[in-house]
Amino acid sequence: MSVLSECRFYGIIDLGYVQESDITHVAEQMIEGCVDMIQLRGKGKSLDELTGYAARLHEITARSSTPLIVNDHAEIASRVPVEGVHVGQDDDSIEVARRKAGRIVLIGKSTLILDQALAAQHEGADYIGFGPIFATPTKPDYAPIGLADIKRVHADVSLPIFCIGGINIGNLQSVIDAGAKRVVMVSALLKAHSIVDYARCATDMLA
Ligand code: 3NM
Repeated sequence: MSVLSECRFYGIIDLGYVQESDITHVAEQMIEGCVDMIQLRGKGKSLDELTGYAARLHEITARSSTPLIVNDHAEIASRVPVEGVHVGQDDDSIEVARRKAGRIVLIGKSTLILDQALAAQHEGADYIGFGPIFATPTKPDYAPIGLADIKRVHADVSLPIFCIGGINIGNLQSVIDAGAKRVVMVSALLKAHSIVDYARCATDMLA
């Protein structure tokens, strides 16, 4: 399995953008584009639906040892051999998520400010998301934090930090210049004319 510390480009298959019938094809394209880590995110979908999608996706991601992370629902990790779970500030604590998963999995946590990033590290997260850096239609209720805190969070938090929110090829260099080493893309990647080419471009920039 790819080691988390080596993962730089994280793609999310968000069912707000991807039809259920397309998820495996999108995962294959992400993998061909050298995405290091993939998350399944399906706000509003039932646990059973998400478990089924995760099982289908895992058959694809396992072939290339690409870690598959499920958003919000740690229970899925007790039913499908996914590699991790991602929780938000309002979701299960990391301790509860680990208990629900019932086995050793990666746990990531969304953080918006430095204090939350430090707290996630203290709580035992394996990685954090940090953002939204820019305004994003994928999480429209959150005010963007901008680039200013990226250097600081990297100085103060030793976990892998994935900057997220409104990141695309056009602004990626500014995020890297601000200190980011790892990023997540959702809408820009999923709406790209070629997911493979878009992902390759991002992974090259992050190399
Ligand atoms: N989490 P896009 S921002 C899922 O800041 C998610 O924690 C965020 O989508 C956070 O790449 C976000 O389309 C959406 O902007 C990112």
